[in-house]
Amino acid sequence: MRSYSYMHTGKKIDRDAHVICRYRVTTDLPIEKAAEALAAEQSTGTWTGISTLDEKIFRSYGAKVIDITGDMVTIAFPEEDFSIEVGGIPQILSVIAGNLFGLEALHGVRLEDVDFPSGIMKKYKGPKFGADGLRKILDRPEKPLVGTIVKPKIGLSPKDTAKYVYEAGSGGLTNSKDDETLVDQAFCPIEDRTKAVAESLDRLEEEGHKMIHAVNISTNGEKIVQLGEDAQSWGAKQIMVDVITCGFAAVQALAEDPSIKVPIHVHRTMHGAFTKDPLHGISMLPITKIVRMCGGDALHVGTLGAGKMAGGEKDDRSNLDACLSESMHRTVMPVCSGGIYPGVIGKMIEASGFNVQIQAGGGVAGHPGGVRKGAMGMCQAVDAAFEGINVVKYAESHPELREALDLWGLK
Ligand code: CAP
Ligand code: MG
Repeated sequence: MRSYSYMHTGKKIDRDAHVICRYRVTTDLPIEKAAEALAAEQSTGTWTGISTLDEKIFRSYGAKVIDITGDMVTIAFPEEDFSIEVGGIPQILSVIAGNLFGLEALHGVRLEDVDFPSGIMKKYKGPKFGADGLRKILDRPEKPLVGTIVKPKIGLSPKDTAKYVYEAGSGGLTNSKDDETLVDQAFCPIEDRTKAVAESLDRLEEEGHKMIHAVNISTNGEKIVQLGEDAQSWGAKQIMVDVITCGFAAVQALAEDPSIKVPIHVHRTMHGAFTKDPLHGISMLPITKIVRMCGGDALHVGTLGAGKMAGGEKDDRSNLDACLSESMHRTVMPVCSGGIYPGVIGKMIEASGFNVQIQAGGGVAGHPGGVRKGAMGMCQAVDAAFEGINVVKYAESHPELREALDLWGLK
């Protein structure tokens, strides 16, 4: 029976010929044993030595443990282990984020980060628009984009959705979007909604304001590209995909389809199931890197500790950096959303910088003066931060912001 050590033998690894993954491992085993088990399970080994494995196979395709620091294990997977043309992201994930999570011997494993070699990166086209493309469409070169999520999440008719969007745009917002649970329910059919919202956006443009709205086209794999094309033909200026529920392949199919000519907003609903536990699951960082490869133009990255969702400044900052870092692919617009309101914007921008899309649902629709004033309050808070003016001072001459601060306070 053959078994080989998955620990690195000391030979230098060519990092650009491997997919390099960092895992946080919690185990009662000696960490080296746990790391070996992980590398074996995900490449050429299994729980026992096997007669069919020889040294050549192991040397060519076996994953190697290249570093162990504390509970952090770094594993290098040879590029040849991946089947990019046919297997794509689903196959990559089966290798780097597959069976290992279920190994009984490990109490917890968390995929913290991944780096792909240029040979794999080149096979992906990345965003068609990205952060710069969105800014160009909106004619907004420097200031943060400011958006809303139409609230309530579900229940409004197409007409009321369009009215919400018009009011939000009149208040100065650059972006709006459907919520992740709305697609084509009977109370708000996607065709009627998209057409009605397009009319609002056209009206805003005639009045001199540019705004886009992301229509949620999340659906079954065999339908999604067609639905994207349909949404476009009904007047959608942006489409939205729930990437965890639809799959990365859905984003890639849309981004690479030549007939899809609008940017893709990527929502990450359900990510908390595997990102929230600090000792088990997958951190958002690999998700961000993969969405960028697949061609998402804007992606939720968290609120850097400012909002209602778990995440925190450090982790969200690395997601944001992964959207904007130097790469062979265009940058992705980082979307900061979830429990945002005017009083947190200054603090959030301090951590995020200006190259972000800030979004608020409750923080717009919950304003006592209604959606338009809610939008104004958000824009004023962003303007104050952008101009470096104290927000309380700014609110003295901006009553919509004043009202928002009075209601929700200042962080
Ligand atoms: C925000 C939101 C988003 C969250 C998701 C919501 O609304 O529309 O889905 O931002 O967060 O429904 O909660 P509010 P994340 O502004 O009303 O909170 O990207 O962190 O998963
Ligand atoms: Mg939502």
